[in-house]
Amino acid sequence: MAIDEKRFLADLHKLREFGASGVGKGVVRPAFSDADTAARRWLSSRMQEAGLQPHFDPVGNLFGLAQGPSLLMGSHSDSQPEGGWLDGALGVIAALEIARASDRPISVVSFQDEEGRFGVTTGSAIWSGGLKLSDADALTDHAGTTLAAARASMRNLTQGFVDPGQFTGFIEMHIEQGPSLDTAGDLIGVVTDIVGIRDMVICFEGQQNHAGTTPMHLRRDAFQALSLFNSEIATRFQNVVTPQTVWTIGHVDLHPNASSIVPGRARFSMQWRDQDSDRLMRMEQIIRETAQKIADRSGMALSFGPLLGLEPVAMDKSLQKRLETGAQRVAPGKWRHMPSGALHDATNVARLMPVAMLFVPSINGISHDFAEDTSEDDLIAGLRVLEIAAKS
Ligand code: HGY
Ligand code: MN
Ligand code: MN
Ligand code: MN
Repeated sequence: MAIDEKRFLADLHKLREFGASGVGKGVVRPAFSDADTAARRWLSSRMQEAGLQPHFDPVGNLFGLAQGPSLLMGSHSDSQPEGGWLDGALGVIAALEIARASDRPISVVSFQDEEGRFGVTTGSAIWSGGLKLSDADALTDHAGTTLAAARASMRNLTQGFVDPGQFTGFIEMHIEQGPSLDTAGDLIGVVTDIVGIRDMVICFEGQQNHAGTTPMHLRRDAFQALSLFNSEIATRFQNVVTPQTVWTIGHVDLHPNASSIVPGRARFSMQWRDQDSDRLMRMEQIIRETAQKIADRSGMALSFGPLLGLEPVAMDKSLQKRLETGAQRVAPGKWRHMPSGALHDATNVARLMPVAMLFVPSINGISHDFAEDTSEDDLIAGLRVLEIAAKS
């Protein structure tokens, strides 16, 4: 049976309606939100209609299981707090379309909490044995909700963990989420490897006080400690990092976050990524030393949350070959090998089986933003490559 491009695009747009942000094609569909659970219920019915056996595991990972040994395809359907309509969703819907059209058994998966509301690619990390469920249950989101509490909201849907032994490998189709393909006018990226990541929460505790009566030299201002930390690590990283290394302070909670109060507490996320594990380690050392030095110098308390992370991983060469065959046929001269600066569930699944990934372009390289988009022609080209890879 041939793939049905119209049905593929219709399903993509249908999935976008769950948690539609009302701004562009953006979505707000965080893991375990009502919109996320409604989307998973809909996906489960689409899997059933495609002749697959829907199965929710204890973390809310949703599998559509084919009979017997099968190639697994998919991605995630949860989104960032301000997410794009294709991040993750594309891989799940493309997998569903291939499963319908393929004459070979293809299973489909939508992993839970890839976007890390509770950690780093939580759902696939737990399924693949990278994170113990009992440890993960204690992880909290920025509002202090635990994974255990969030999981309880899906209890009536979930069953046991799926045995990975039934899968012969995993292929994930994803948007690039960066500018390389779009700028070069290429249509397909065959991923060679995925960067490693470290992520932790750091907290400076100084002295909350009146913003008018507290002289500058007597302040223990937690925001000043954070801003000093940010500039000092940038300087100290210079002899460690490469142009591909990235680091981000993306979430900051100042307490009590009021214009006339010297902030007593600055609690913030510190995330860094690189293709080299040693470099990630060296950066961690710099981060811990610099924070400690600033805390000591300004008489502040300092605390570190749990360090979460994943090592860099290389894609499987033979699965990659199948994607290359497809790319060569669908986009001759307009495809490339490339690393992934974004993290993906494939990193965790690589613990269990051979994995490979393919990218389609992101317009202007935008992602993790409501404006994220890819042209329909490019989406279809990616689907065609996936179809050839599934058959070869
Ligand atoms: O952050 C990432 O790389 C992924 O999109 N969660
Ligand atoms: Mn993603
Ligand atoms: Mn993402
Ligand atoms: Mn916050």
